[in-house]
Amino acid sequence: MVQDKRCALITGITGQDGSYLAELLLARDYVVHGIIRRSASFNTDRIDHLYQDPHKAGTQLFLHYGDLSDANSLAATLRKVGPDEVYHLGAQSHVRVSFDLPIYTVDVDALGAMKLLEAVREYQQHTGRQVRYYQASSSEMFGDVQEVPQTEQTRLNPRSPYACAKVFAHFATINYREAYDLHASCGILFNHESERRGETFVTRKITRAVGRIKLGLQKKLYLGNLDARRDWGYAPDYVEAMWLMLQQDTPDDYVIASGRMISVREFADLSFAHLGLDAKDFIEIDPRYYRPTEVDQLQGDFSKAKRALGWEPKTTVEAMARLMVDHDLDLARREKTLRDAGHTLPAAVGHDQ
Ligand code: NAP
Ligand code: F7E
Repeated sequence: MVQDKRCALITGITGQDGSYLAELLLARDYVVHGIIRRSASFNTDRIDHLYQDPHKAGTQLFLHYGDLSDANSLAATLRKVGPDEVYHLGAQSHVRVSFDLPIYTVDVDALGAMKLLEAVREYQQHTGRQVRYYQASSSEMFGDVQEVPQTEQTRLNPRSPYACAKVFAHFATINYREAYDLHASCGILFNHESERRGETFVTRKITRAVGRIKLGLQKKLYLGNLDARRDWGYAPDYVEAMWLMLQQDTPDDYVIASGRMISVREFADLSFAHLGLDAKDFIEIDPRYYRPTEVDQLQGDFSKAKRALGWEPKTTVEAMARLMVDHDLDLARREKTLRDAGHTLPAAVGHDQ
């Protein structure tokens, strides 16, 4: 597909980051293509507001079925779309779940990345067109950290199948940059959250519970390790950094973080306090949520990104918690209205992590 506008392909467009990145690129007048998985239930909630009828002139968002386990689907989509930029965000992204599904996680997160890199290398070789590539690397790769804060040079000590798979994908991307002169950059992103965060990640699990507890829809919140400390930022700020990386003349790797670290307990305290509640009255520990090996602390040093990309975070963890709690209180209000009107709402069976 040849066109005047810049064209981007996003894997993982239906996820938290994919949806914000698609918004950012459409706002910059890109044509955006996304790979989505076939699912028996709808999985496009986060991008439904962006979707336009493809039959109408001027449409700039297109979706294609594909899967990271299916190399053919990736190569075929690349050929069809002809992107200038590829953002590889698709992954089984839940660390706890990666202990239950280690082989699947490695298949999708490690081999999936290799399949996509191969497809990009072949596409570039056959067409002579340069493609810029973004790999969603993760602070989880630092794992058992000996050095605080972590930089691009910090040694990697992964502590989960997810982190091991991300280490593979990270070094495969660097290898393709060096071996084939691919314009490939890795964003080593620390935890980033939002109103669109999956509900089994700890921040969203907390803010959803705060809204529901406030309205009497839930009594307790069961969590695992409250002492783990993370460097939490706001996802819309972080997708901006992804885009900036691909606008540079030279590809490179960057830590993207807030530079501050707080514990799960502190995040819960400030979220409950926003609605005048005391977290201690509602939280109970369930060892089910402990991980076989935990990452105790993560704190990033984003000075390279600030220097080279002019990027820095805009939203503090306190401001983000307030946004998320306000959003989730609104969701709880809607749930309560439906309940009060006699509707039975489905429980999230099997989605408890
Ligand atoms: P997310 O909300 O879990 O989204 C993951 C996306 O990947 C979804 O669109 C999902 O599709 C898709 N996907 C999963 N398996 C796939 C497969 N086999 N084939 C094709 N697509 C598949 O994750 P996120 O928070 O947006 O994170 C984006 C990326 O950044 C991920 O690679 C994650 O590992 C990485 N990362 C995240 C963070 C963070 O704190 N959020 C930090 C560092 C790195 P469905 O919607 O169909 O499930
Ligand atoms: O856990 C502790 C848990 O699942 C954070 C992914 O986006 O960021 C994310 O990975 C901490 C851990 O995120 C519960 O033990 C306590 O120490 O929200 P999380 P994560 O594992 O840090 C990285 C950077 C990624 O790359 C990943 O894709 O919170 N914790 N109690 C809990 N965690 C969960 N999920 N549920 C609990 O009940």
